[in-house]
Amino acid sequence: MTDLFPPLADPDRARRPALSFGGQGLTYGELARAAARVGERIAGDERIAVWATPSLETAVGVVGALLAGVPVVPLNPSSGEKELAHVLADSAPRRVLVAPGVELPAALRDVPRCEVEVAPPAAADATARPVPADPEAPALVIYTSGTTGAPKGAVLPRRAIAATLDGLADAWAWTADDVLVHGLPLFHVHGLVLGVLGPLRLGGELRHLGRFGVEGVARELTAGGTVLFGVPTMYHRLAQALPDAPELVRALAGARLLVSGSAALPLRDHERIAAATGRRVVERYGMTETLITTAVRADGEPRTGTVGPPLAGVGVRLVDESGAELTAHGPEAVGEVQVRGATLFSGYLNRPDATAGAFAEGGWFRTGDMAVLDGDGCVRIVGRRATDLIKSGGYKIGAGEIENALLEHPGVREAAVTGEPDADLGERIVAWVVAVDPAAPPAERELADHVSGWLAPHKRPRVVRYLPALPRNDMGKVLKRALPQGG
Ligand code: MCA
Ligand code: AMP
Repeated sequence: MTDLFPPLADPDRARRPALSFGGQGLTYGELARAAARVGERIAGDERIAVWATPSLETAVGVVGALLAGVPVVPLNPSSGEKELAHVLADSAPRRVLVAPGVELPAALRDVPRCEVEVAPPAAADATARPVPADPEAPALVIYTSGTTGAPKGAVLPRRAIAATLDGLADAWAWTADDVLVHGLPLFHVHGLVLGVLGPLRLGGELRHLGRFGVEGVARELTAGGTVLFGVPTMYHRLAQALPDAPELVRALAGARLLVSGSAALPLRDHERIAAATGRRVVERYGMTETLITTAVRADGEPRTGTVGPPLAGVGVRLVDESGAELTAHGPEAVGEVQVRGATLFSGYLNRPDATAGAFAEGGWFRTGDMAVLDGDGCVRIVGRRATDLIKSGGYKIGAGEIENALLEHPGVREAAVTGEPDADLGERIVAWVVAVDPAAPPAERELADHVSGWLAPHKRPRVVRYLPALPRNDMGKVLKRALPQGG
């Protein structure tokens, strides 16, 4: 049995703060009671969805379901129609957990709604006693984009969550004394698994900003926060603000640990933060399917430019084009990262074909990330195998799903999507469009709104470039590398 949150049953911790969102908080005792109440109401469900707004209700709903052994599908509350319909059809949740009074879109009309009470009535004096659950039992189903087709649901078993969080606790000396600060969304691994379940497994505290902002980070780190999590776009915005914000400089300088992940943090932002605050941001590397694979250790030398060594018990190897493991390492020996161990997912929901294709012989998961290994075993990510995967703001977005959405617009005849370097987002989504009527093409804003409404706002093109035709090879395949650079 995997007990994911031992501190919830610890009477000595009951009065200590567990979570807060934008100032509204719960102690461990209050969280245990509210989560137990959720568990009582959904016990026996095969799977439930959570309308994952950045709120106490989301955290209570997820913890309640995990204590009751019910797998959770977090839904992005900004999901567009098409994406939401796909996730619901694929995951078939028994009901949806939601904050009281929140209006849900039409796609959820037929899914019974269960409102999460963060302060249930006194009569409901249940205590958080977890239902015994097999370590291999699914805990979360998190939807993640591939190069083509609709997102796939990665099934994360309880043991993968426990192994990742215990590995990170070791790497970062992360304990019950830490107060974590972040403003990450709660429908991905970074914000939910690391950012909410992490502190709760350790007995520490989370102060979620509700929404990421420079002022919120400065305020919470000054008021006792010890660890900050963020994607590179957030650290870029902090780096930009530092010259004019002495309180932010003091806040970052006083933190125990600043952690960046989900995409590469550019050296320039590393250096600007280090120069202004004297603190080095540490990076960790992972993926929805593998959870966290490597992390720069808190007790080691600063390792700027690397994502650190593998977590305890996680196997990492680099392989060449033929799938053979690289034996010599060094700056020239670039190979694909493959991962093995207890942190891995158990497969894609309803997609045995995709699951089989994701693994090499011997149970090694193919990440598609290209890396080199430093002499001391630290991994340095140098690129990605698929050009059709875009990382924007730390979100992974498949070019294919945006192309399909654009083609649904009546004014679009052909579409190709690429990623272009962007100082703030890492990469920005560029749509190359051949209009049905080249004399009156759909406006950039209209196409952005169309993709936002269909998929999700973070998947919208930031730039649209119009062409008379897309460059294609003899087979008719679009030659993305032949698209004119910079418009
Ligand atoms: C703008 N908006 C629109 C439109 N234009 N809405 C609809 N239609 C439009 N045409 C709205 C957006 O919805 C949003 O509203 C607001 O305008 C601003 O959006 P945007 O410019 O897109 O982004 P931002 O607010 O500047 O966000 C930057 C961000 C965000 C905060 C860095 O990208 C972010 O939270 N990234 C985190 C990604 C992440 O957690 N990835 C983890 C996955 P509103 O504010 O109301 O929404 S990777 C992972 O899990 C692995 C394991 C790992 O390694 O971590
Ligand atoms: P996702 O599939 O959304 O979980 O995103 C996982 C991908 O994010 C990985 O395959 C990497 O390409 C990228 N990633 C995560 N952390 C880092 C990091 N610290 N440096 C570079 N890339 C990263």
